[in-house]
Amino acid sequence: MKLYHHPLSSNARKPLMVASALGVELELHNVALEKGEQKRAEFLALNPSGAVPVLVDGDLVLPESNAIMVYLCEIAGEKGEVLYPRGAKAHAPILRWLFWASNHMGPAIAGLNFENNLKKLFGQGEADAGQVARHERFFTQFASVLDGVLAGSKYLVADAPTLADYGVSAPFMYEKAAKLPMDGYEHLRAWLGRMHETDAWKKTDPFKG
Ligand SMILES: N[C@@H](CCC(=O)N[C@@H](CS)C(=O)NCC(=O)O)C(=O)O
Repeated sequence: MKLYHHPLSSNARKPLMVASALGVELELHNVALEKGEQKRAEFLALNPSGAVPVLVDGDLVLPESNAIMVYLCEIAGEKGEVLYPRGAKAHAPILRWLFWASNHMGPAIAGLNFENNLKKLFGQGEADAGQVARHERFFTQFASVLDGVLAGSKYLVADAPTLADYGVSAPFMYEKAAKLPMDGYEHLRAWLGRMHETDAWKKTDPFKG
């Protein structure tokens, strides 16, 4: 199986962490986002949205990080069931968090990462204070949700990491660079610490020395 990715993409890191947790080998293809390769016809034929990750497994071409994570678990048999247990009642809370991350926390972190980190890297000027304040408002709203849930449990859905934890934690790889306002969220911080200790996080960390 091939995964089209970029080492600094938090969305691509989600299936990378899951493949690592499952012990599944992926053939990695780096898409040079900094050179605009994701907008070339060759790549758009795989994902018309022009974004990584994309998984190719035989005749299946699958963009979208959450769909790829679910697919990897479903073809991995028993190992996959640890991260994505069978049945509608087991899937529901995990899917809830994956959709939540994509719609709420992910965009809030992406907004702060753009303003506080990427703009400088791409020579696009200084952070816009209004945009920073707006994304910080969203971030603190959603961080409170996570902190509240994690006050009562070690992981989001079960007593060990599931796809929910991998999906929600991935964009926090930019915690420092994006200047995420993390003060006061002790349960969220402790959970992130546990995620950082997983082999899957360590083996896919592009910032490790
Ligand atoms: N909903 C998509 C989002 C993918 C996405 O936004 N990928 C970013 C990297 S994290 C990308 O490839 N951006 C390139 C661009 O927008 O030009 C997913 O979950 O896979």
